[in-house]
Amino acid sequence: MAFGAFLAAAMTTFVYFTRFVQEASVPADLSNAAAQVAAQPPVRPKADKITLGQSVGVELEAFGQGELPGGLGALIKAFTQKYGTLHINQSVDGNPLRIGQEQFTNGLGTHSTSKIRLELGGKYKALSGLVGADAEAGGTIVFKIANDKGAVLFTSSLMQRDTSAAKFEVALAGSQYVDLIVEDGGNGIDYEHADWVNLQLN
Ligand SMILES: [Ca+2]
Repeated sequence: MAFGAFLAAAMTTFVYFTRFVQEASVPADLSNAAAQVAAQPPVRPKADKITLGQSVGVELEAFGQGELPGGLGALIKAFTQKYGTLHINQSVDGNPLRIGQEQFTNGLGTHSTSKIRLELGGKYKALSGLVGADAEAGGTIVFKIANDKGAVLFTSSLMQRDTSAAKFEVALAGSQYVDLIVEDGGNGIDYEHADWVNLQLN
């Protein structure tokens, strides 16, 4: 009888442990982006830690230097990316932002695949800027912008190192948020350093 009870307790413990392992291995999504970010070490420790917008009381942290113009950093409420962490005014590796032959002083340095959410609250008319693969790495990527209704507002061509920066301007009328998305172009994410630069909300 006592052994039976022990066996039952052991089985229960095993089941809970199995569930714990299964849950721990579920890929993080946007809803627990903060936890995912906390688990990732900075790519370059010398970069400053930067606090972005707060989401349900959780502060999101990126790395880099300075601030984005127009308080745009405070609108970032969530982000995910499969390598490294988001950098402000730097590439994902902590270098100056560079697309093709051009260098940029402000923007977001990320990596495919990624999604950066800007909470807009329906207050803006348009978002413009430039996108491109950072010249510090290779890889081929596609940039997209989608709104809260799932409408895709912008899709870039397939971009790679030495592709010149591509300009975009999208209408935001009524959008509660937009997601800045980088996809891998269908051939994996290796060395896919992606920059969103000169972002401007109107
Ligand atoms: Ca790719």
